[in-house]
Amino acid sequence: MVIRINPNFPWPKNIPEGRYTGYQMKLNSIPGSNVTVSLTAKNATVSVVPRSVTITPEAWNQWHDFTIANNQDEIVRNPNPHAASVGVFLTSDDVHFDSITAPDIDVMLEDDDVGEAPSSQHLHK
Ligand SMILES: [Ca+2]
Repeated sequence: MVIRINPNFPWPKNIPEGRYTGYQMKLNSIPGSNVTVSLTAKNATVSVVPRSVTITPEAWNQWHDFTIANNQDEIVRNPNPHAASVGVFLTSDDVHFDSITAPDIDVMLEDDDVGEAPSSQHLHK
């Protein structure tokens, strides 16, 4: 399993809040049958689209696109940027590609919310 940031994607490695970064994956070798790659956000601050990618034997060496988003919220996150990760799990009828946990995809997220304002200012909103 090879995973990289989409080289055509303009965002830096730290994903700004409310934005996403494009990633791509492909297999290292040809499978005997379809391989399903499940992508699971391990933190509430990130979401993955799609959550599942099916790689056919014919397309094993082609890049398959997915995105990891830094979810927009009103919560101040510290530290900033902060780390999050996405789990990668493979299943297939080919035992060489079945029940395999690949290394997590580690990302850094930039928060766009500022620290808690003084209470007097907060009440006037
Ligand atoms: Ca935030």
